[in-house]
Amino acid sequence: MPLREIASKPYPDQKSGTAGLRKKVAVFQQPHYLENFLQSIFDVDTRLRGGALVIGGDGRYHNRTAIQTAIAMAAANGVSRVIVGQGGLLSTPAASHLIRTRRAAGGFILTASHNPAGMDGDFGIKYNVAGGGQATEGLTDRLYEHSKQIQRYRTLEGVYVDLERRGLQTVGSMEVEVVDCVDDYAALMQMLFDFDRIRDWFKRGHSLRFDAMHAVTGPYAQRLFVDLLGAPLSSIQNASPLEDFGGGHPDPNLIYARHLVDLMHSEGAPDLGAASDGDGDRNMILGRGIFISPGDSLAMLCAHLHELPGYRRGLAGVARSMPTCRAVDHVAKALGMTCYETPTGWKFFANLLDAGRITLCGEESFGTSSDHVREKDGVWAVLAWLNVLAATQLSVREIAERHWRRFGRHYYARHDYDELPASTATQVMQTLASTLLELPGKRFGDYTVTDADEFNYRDPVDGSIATNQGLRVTFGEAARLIVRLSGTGTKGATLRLYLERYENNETTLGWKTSEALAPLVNVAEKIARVADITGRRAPSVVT
Ligand code: G16
Repeated sequence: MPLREIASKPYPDQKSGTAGLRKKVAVFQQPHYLENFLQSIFDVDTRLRGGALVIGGDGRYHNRTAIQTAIAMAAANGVSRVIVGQGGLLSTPAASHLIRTRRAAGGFILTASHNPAGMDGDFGIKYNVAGGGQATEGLTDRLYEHSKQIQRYRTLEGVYVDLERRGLQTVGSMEVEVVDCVDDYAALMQMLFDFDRIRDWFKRGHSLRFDAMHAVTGPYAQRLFVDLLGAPLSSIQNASPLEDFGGGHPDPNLIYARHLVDLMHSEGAPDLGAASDGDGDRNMILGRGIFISPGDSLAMLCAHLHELPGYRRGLAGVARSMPTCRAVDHVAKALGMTCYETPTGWKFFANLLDAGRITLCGEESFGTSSDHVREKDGVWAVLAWLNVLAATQLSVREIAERHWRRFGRHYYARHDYDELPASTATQVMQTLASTLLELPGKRFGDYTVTDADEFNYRDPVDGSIATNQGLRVTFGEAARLIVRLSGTGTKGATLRLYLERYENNETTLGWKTSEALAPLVNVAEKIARVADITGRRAPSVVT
């Protein structure tokens, strides 16, 4: 296998967003496109030379081709060992776990998350570093700068690894180990949760419906819920990963998992309904006739986690991204722990987790996880809920209602305006930013602005600064409005408007979310003028 150094020209668009580089498949199929990006990583993160590298993806179209490319380049760039999931599959949290347990220098996770897959769909790559977390902002910036100058990449010619055959193979002087994608992860889950108790819960006739949405979590759900916990096979659906995700949109929310929502509101609904996304890091939690918003799920898990085996020592602290509702703040206060507020993007939790300052963290974008990995973890969240249900012998609704009575309720929604011209989205942000200083003290209906600012973050561990992380308008404890630009879209700009309203009076806890938030929607339009500036009468998606 001759080593080749191939001349190439840089692509100027390889700046990673909130979670890696995401583009249309056709973009990744351009000559040298993927190679240039990977070579930037090999050149900049020199720890890979002589180290181990984990590779796996969510199984979408182009996954296997990209993996062969990555393996050939790893061999040519001096990586000593590649650990790759069988069939090219690894969920994002399972990849993070493997990077940690194998003390790998890094990992390539090939995914565009919940974005649709197939020839006309999206592809993506995330680079995770030693320790299992996503590349930091600083590293991402250096990769981007390097990718704009790159003139050549290194690869080994004629490489083909049989991704179906478990065990060792060699590529040049590099070892390639093909591993079962579930084994290590399943072992970890059994250390964290009380499998006997959950098994018993199922035996007593309780039920689960988990929708893997034809993405990567199918094999994980089969092993954990069916094989190990004894749930009937009918507990999991869409459990075979497909290259086009069955033509679906594996984004577990009220829109794209509508069928699950409908099931949970129907006669004979199971006790727990749940879904995960393309790469297995997101989760949606439903009980009979009730949806648990991600911010609530985080708060409720925070209140119960210490009852589960892996967390008996209690939680060190908790963190949420800035736009995530402040429900968890109330639990943290009651339990006497610190609650950190970070920018959107899982990478911002990594330092807090590494420093042992937090045990649990979560985001409004259907992400929840703990310090067991450095990514959000969909299947973990479902197991955590199963364990809480089994341990408390309460229903999802009972847990939620007790929680709201104790801590109050945060009504919450996110309004997305997709595929806007970049200039229009920027105009909304600039217009609002220019009025922030005038807002404090102003009254809008029942709400008075107490603070209005641009969210800037100083990492409490390493002191690094992240600026420009969204605009927030706070009405004391009563409500918040947040506006920010998404960093994960692949078409035009996506503007997100987040609405949060807090109620803690017994008579105000059972409202419908859309009705509870209606007055705030009006306030938001007065303040942020999204409809006025974009000309859109309604958001593209409400979750
Ligand atoms: C990614 C990130 C998350 C982030 C989400 C939405 O999730 O990992 O941290 O909250 O995108 O980001 P944005 O609002 O910038 O679009 P995933 O599941 O897509 O990898």
